[in-house]
Amino acid sequence: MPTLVIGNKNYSSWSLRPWLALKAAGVDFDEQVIPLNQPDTKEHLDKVSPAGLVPVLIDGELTVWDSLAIIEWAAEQGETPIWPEDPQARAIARSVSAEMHAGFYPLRKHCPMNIRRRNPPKERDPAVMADVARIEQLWSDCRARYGKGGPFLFGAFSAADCMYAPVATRIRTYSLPVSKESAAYIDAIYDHPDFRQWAEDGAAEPWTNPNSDID
Ligand SMILES: N[C@@H](CCC(=O)N[C@@H](CS)C(=O)NCC(=O)O)C(=O)O
Repeated sequence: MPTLVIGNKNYSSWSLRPWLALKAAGVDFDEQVIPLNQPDTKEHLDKVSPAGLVPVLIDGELTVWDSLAIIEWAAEQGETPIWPEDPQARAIARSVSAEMHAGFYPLRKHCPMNIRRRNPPKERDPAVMADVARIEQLWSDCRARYGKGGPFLFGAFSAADCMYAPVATRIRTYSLPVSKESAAYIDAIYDHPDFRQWAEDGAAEPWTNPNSDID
């Protein structure tokens, strides 16, 4: 059975993505949590991860150490497809996923994932709001073009939703203003059973991270 090594669930946004994808693809796996921002975090990370980061998937001799690479591995190993079936939709799903993987640095920096926290609205750095505007535009475009069959970006839950689930939590945690349509998409993520499980596990974790417990 493969093992997914992850950071603690309340805070590790990169870990959430492949964890959701493995579940959605129907791949059985064990999980090992390395709490982040602890005195011994680096020592534990260096033992399992060539890049010194989580998530890492370990399957026998194979180590896969990047969230999007693990999502692709899940797509190849699992019984249930996690990319849209239509080639055009699939290409767009990969584009929006890669855009998330490589971008939105101001949002990630100023609004770190902290699922169990709720902050009241406040004025945000314009670069954060520019990221949110772009995210809402691409969510709306995916929903309008491909989302007819369900509440997610491509209708059914897909790898693209795994990539954007942490963004959904940042918008909720920091009360960032979004359209009704975006709010409905965020609700759909929060209603997804696997996401709910992750959030419940994260809420029960004992560790805190002052770098992410911010307003
Ligand atoms: N590009 C990597 C990024 C992974 C990453 O930045 N992981 C963070 C946790 S969310 C980490 O391991 N940080 C090390 C630390 O906090 O000590 C991926 O997609 O997997």
